[in-house]
Amino acid sequence: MPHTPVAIIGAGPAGLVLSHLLAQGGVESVVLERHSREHIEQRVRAGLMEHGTVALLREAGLGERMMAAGFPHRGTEFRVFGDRHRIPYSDLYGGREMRVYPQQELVADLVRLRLASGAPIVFEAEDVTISGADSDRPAVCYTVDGRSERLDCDFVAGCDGFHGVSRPSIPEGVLTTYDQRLPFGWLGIIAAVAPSTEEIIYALSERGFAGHMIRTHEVSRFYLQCDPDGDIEEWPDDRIWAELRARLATNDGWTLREGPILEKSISELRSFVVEPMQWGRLFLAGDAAHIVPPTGAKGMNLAIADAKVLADALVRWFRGGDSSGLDSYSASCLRRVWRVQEFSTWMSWMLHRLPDDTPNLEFRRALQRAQLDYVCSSPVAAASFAENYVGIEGF
Ligand code: FAS
Repeated sequence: MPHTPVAIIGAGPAGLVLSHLLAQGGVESVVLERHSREHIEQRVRAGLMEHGTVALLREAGLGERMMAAGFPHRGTEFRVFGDRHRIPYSDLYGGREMRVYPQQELVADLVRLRLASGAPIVFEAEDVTISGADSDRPAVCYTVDGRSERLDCDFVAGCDGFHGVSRPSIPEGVLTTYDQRLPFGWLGIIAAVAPSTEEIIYALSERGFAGHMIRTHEVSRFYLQCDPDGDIEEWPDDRIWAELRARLATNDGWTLREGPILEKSISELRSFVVEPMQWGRLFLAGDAAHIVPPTGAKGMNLAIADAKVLADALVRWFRGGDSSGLDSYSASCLRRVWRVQEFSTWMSWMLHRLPDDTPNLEFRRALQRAQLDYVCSSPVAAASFAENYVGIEGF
């Protein structure tokens, strides 16, 4: 039976960064991915990297294309019922920049580098199952090209996202689950049009939230607050542009560029965490263990941060049997996860139109306006926003 020190399930940011960092520490791994290489390299998701993520990837030798093709991001704009407020978060947090670089480009970089190093990535691996995670000889079984395979290993890393098999393979009663669905969803839009802004815009209007994100100089990503259970058929392109124009409108005549819509989908805004993030020799990283509302642009950054903690802990174990990093893995990650949950949830409630059935609606709306007024007018409040948005060091 083939054996590998670490079997990694999932070739997203968590799994691929983990595989790369383990290799740098002299630990081999095998990555099992259920989709094709082409599929995962075209899957549009996140696009904003925290300062710490950029530094981590550059230190790991993964930054060449990111630094060449991505671009720095130093501030964000809050549009509050048409009034514009720029939060210069880099100036407010020691000059730390963020970087705009599409997640799928990072995944493509990682796949190319892993394969070039000879690392095995098994694409289109199906029917993945985990056995013996509570023993010191776990194994992962899967089928590929119609063949059944078994991979014996020392550890399993569940990097297979929210809908993967790793978390459900942990027996009932082991995990504590925290799950909060916000009462609004996002209509995510990808349009083939140059951004109408240099920096991300978060807008709250009487009609609801709108976000103008940036992916490349040619492609824009937008979000519109919508019914989380809504039907995408209710959102023809002309309605989308009309809503974006209305919700992003300013009192100084700013205009929105429009273009062909390439993709549109509705997703819910959800906070989800499991504790602990491990069971026996199975360790969960990234979306397999937690989901954050995308408002704060944190999901991918959290996944990469988990991968770094897990890689350091595993390398330490393989080098000298020191299990301290593995024993404290969950606690190390969860402190950061909950900090990000709190920030992303706070941002989401502050920037979305509260549903009409919200208890004490007018009072809650007045609180919301007071929060926005404070962040937009107090340097101290803006600095707190800045360190959370850029990524607090030491968490
Ligand atoms: P991923 O989900 O990226 O990767 C998991 C991998 O495991 C996938 O390739 C999957 O195919 C594979 N897999 C699943 N089940 C498997 C199985 N049984 N066997 C083998 N492989 C399996 N975050 C932000 O920060 N900003 C954003 O703007 C943003 N936008 C998003 C938009 C959408 C539509 C979605 C869904 C997410 C968005 N996110 C955003 C969050 C997202 O980027 C995640 O946080 C990030 O992909 C997490 O990385 P991973 O944990 O590696 O999980």
